[in-house]
Amino acid sequence: MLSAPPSRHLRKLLIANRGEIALRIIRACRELGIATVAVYSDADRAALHVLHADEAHRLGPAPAAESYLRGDLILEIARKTGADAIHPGYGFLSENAAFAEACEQAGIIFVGPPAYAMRMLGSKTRARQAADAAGLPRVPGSVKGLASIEEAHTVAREIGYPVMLKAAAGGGGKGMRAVASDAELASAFSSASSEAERAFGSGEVYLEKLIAQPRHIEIQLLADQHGHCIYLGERECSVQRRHQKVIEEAPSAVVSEDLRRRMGEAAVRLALAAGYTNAGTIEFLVDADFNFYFLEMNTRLQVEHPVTEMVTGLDLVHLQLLVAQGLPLPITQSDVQLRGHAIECRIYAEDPDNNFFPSPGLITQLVQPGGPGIREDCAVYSGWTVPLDYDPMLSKLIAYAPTRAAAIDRMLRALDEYVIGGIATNIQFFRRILTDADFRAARIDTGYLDRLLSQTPVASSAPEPAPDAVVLAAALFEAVSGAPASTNSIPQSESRWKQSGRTGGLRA
Ligand code: MV4
Repeated sequence: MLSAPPSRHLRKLLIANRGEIALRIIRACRELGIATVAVYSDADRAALHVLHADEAHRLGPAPAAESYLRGDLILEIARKTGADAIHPGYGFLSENAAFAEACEQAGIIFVGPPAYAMRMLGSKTRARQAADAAGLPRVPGSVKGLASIEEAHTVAREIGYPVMLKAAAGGGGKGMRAVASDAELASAFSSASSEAERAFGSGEVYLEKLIAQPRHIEIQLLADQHGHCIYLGERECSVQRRHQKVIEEAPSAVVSEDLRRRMGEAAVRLALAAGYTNAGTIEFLVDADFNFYFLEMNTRLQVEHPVTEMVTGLDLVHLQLLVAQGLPLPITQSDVQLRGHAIECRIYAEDPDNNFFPSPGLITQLVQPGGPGIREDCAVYSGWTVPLDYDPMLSKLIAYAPTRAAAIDRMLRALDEYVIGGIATNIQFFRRILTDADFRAARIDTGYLDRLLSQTPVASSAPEPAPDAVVLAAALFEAVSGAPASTNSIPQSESRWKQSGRTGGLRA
């Protein structure tokens, strides 16, 4: 191990992000007595993170490339304001090794791992080599980019079909192709490679054996600069749509104490071998026989970190800021005890009845859920216009309860309280998942949500009238009959006043 740098007191932090995660970080700073600097684009002048920070500075026009991705401007603002550190949040510059390095060179703490660890883990082929060196189980296949189609054929026959072609620089399923046989390999190889070249500027692809119907389970890690690394249990993230997580939970219903310890210890081995510090996540695929395989490492604080916080009772942002200052982790592995169950729903401005089409716009009404065991990480308000320039996530709703069943019921209750008017949201879509027998029995894998969505939704036999007409007809029916109406777009469980609220908000 390298010798630890001297600890440096953090007095002022710049948050290089927006939305709920910027607010989450500002809240942690308030609790720790750290001053905050927000940055914003022209679309975010009136955003909550700007309001909550001690000071705020403009970056530029709305497009991320001209604002939240401008590392040079962000570093300049950090220097000008005397910030000691920059927290990148998730997305934007959070996994950009060049930015982390620029911070290091400017003498500003980057709240995340060192640039060299980001580089090692940022390439999937390099990360697979590191996993081998650290003795982690990984999916069989190549650990280097394929040099030719001949090599691809050789490797594929060696590991056996079906196989998966993946981009070394990839993420989000881009440059990924499942291949069933020799006959399909050549065209998949060239299309995956050119897709990767376009998306990431690198056409490097490699091969893995295809794992059928895997679960996506990830281990949360925390490492200090003194060679200590601990795991904070796992998150079950199998409920996904188009490589976007929809629901996450902690712990996973299928992970035994023994499996958790083996996955956790494997994850810690890789982090220590890579010289990793700060918060990070190791993703695994888990097959039907509960074999686990290293997939990749995310070198940032993740969207779904709150479910880990709920079941461990730890504040991950506090701990990130602590270790970023060079202080030792204040807890050891045996201090980490999991208690209860937490579920997170990602609330999006998107229309489930229209192929999840993004639906940014003016929020005309907002009634947020609360009560026992409910946490909401959110940065929208009534009167705020959700910009179309960024990811349309509105809020993360988190339910915590002693058991998984109670957490699901609590989430259903909270979703029922939640009213967002003016824009379409996926709030009611969660009811379908949370009341589904397979979800409730934890029979979930990465194909689960697509299977649920391909089933015909309940009700609806006649041809559908226009959505406005449906909502209005339902409200009228209720006003006249006093009974809840059931339509395709209004689930039966929605309360009457909420339906009229929705109707009012629909054409604001
Ligand atoms: C796989 C796989 C099956 N076998 N690799 C998709 C995104 C990328 N990060 C990894 N992915 C997968 N890799 C092998 N060898 C199935 C997936 C996969 C998936 C993984 C995690 C979460 C959701 C997913 C949805 C479809 C496919």
